[in-house]
Amino acid sequence: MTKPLNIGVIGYGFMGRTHSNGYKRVNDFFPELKYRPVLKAACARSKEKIQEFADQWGYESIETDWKALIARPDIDAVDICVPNNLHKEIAIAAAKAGKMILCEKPLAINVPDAEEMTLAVEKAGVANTVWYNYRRVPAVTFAKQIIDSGRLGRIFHYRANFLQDWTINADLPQGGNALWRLDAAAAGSGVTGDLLSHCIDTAIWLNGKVTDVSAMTETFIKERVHTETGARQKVTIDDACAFLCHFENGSLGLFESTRYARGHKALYTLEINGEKMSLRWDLHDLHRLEVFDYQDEGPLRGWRSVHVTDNSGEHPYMDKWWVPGLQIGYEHTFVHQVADFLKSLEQGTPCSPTFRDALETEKVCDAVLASAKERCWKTV
Ligand code: SOE
Repeated sequence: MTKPLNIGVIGYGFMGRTHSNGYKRVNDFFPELKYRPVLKAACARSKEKIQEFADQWGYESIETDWKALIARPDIDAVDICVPNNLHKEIAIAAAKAGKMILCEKPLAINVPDAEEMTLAVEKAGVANTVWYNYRRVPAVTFAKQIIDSGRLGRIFHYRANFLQDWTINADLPQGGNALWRLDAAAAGSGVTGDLLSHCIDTAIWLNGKVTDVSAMTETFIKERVHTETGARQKVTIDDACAFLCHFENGSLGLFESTRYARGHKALYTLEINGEKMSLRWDLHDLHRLEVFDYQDEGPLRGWRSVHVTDNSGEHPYMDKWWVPGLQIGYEHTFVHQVADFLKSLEQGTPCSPTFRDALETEKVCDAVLASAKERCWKTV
């Protein structure tokens, strides 16, 4: 017996599209799932734009006020795809209305807001998840399985980068629809909340809690024209951020993110070094997990490049797609997250990362920003 799950999405940007694609594709590739997402309503302030989005993706109706969307009895789950500063009010109202919530990352613009949101969903007892999608790249999920099996032995190091170059142009304005990520009022922070939050989420998932951090940030372009006011305004986001940290398991962490690494568009890389084994992953070659196993026979020891496309059930998610050797991509991580969310509803279990998991990432982000500001180590 199947059950419809009526989705109301708020926002129609890049993330509105990735999530909508996830809802549309999931039951084709995960036919065993009981829940069937229905694209019930799409919501944004501009009637024209949201109607265009709804027509393109097949949403049944539109709303121009998120409060009206949340009040609708025919909406089961609210998907929040709006700028970060708007997450809190919508999430708390949706939780009070008893709606399930799927919230875009980062959960909030700071820890107090993230805490309030977490308490709200927990008090309401509604299903919740945050779209840290890179956990669901099959090679990254596979890394998690290897690490959890204990094969790496004691962990010494964890390092991650997320490098981009799209804000180098000093004439780029800040604020408005496409460029709210450059406006601290809307985004909360720059690369720390937008990019490092991904690295931190994956790191906590793979390697456990971060205990303390020492960070530096830089804002290379000090002033930009604001799209909405037309005035030249101070830029208060971090354009680049690097930090050192300790993990609870005793290992050391090293993280770097920037939007000023000319030539890099979305280079998310991670590496973990254990006593017996190291693993390395790179978003630009997302199907490969590089593995060095010290237990290999001496003369043959070396880095292996495992193409994570086996469909016998040994490589996560890949039995759902094509035949071994054939790849999937970025958009599939969102399909996987929807599938896991629906499975968790069926089983009555949480779907990680939950708001509480994402709150942990928020705590690291806030400690990183405070450390950079005060030029000292900060406890998370
Ligand atoms: C920023 O350019 C961005 O789109 C992030 O907001 C996403 O979370 C990241 O996955 C790709 O880069």
